[in-house]
Amino acid sequence: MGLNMRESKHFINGEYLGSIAGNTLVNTSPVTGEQIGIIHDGGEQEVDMAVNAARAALDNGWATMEVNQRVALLHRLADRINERFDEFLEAECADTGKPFSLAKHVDIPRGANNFKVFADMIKNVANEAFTMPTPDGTGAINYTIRKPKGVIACVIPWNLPLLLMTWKVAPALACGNTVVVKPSNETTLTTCLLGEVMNEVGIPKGVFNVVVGRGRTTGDALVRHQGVDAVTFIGSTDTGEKLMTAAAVGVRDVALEMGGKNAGVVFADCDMDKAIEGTLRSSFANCGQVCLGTERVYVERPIFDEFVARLKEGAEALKLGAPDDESTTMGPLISASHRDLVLSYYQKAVDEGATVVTGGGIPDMPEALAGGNWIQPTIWTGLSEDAVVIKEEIFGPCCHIAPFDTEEEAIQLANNSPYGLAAALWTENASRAHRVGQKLDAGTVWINSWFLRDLRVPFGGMKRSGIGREGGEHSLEFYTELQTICVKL
Ligand code: 6OD
Repeated sequence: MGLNMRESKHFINGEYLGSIAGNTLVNTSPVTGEQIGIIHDGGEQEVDMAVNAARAALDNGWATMEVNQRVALLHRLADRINERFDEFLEAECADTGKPFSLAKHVDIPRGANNFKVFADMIKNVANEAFTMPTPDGTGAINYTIRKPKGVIACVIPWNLPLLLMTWKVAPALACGNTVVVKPSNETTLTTCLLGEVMNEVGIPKGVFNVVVGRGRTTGDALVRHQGVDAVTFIGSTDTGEKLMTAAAVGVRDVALEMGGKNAGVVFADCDMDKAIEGTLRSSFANCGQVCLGTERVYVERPIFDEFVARLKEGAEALKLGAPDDESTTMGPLISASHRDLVLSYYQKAVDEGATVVTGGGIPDMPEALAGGNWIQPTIWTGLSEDAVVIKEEIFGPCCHIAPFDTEEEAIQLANNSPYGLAAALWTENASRAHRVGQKLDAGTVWINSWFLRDLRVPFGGMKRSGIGREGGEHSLEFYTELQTICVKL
């Protein structure tokens, strides 16, 4: 059965499959609020079929396939995504409402590139070996091999759907695992489309499976299924905690990339243009729906007023509009319910005594877009550090800016969070950059940049932001089991 771009079906053992119980969900455009498709709502039966297909594909040769053959297939897959770039782009922007200009430069290229990066990584993995003496003088050799972990459940969020799905699926497949992906029911289109591409390039049936539906039912059935050997997840900390509990039954491993309440620290010796441009991106890109985004900005007092004024100017210059309008620089939030949540934080900030520097509500939009989940980019000042909007992740286009006086104070403020995913430092003083960067409790610290990363370095969160590191060879830790072979000579 072929794929209707607006009908999201399960993809199991190389075939698209509708809901067995006949249940569907509505796919709504974040841009207009109109229905743009249906999603087949998966239950335990579809999950069981997908996990069984993944198990069979593992046993039928994917796990033991000669590595160069697997690498070649993954490269072909990346090339084919690039050949069908415009279809992925259109699907991703229809689902998320993000501007084409963003998805064109970030989501789709990274989605394809993830397969290349992890295919290249796996080619160069060495095994360790030690020789040892034995009492009889003949000696022994100990060596290790890496085996795929098995069937991996990939539970994927809606903010960067293709990018984050492939960030999990690519290393899983490169290491010889098979997968069952559960995309968010807000954003199913590119994950479902990838099934078609898997078939086109000859990835064996059952290696890549998709079940679509709601997190509380389909997702829950997937992580509880005892045929799943490990679960990799990106999403909120609350959901991650529940998922970890579910994975404990059967002692399955988890990799968790979760929330953030990331700090930006701007020193008076920064390059102001770069700090403004970088903070505008880190606070407002993707309508603030990036776990690495900056929601707390600390600015050294001598430049505080100028920074606030210039960030305000930049936020007010953002152009909200339809994804395919070339002048659009910011899309809507993903759903009406997420907008309600973000707006409740906007109200909370006011209740807590914030000065609203800009934004704080719903913008006027042209009639054709009026049903979308539009929201104003928002900047606050004046809140104390124990305010709710300073403590909790909002996941919207907003930030609070506070002044600081010393390096020590900036470090203390930045680290004053239960989360520890990322931070951004803006300074032209190289010694200070390293000194402060190393003192921040965050999995990734950017200096004079944001979101930039060589995919071979470890990525993950500290504290309540996550468990595990992925990227390059660090992904081997989660996606393979090490086995030791001891050979008596
Ligand atoms: O860049 C990545 O690989 C990554 N995992 C980003 C996560 C963003 C969360 O919203």
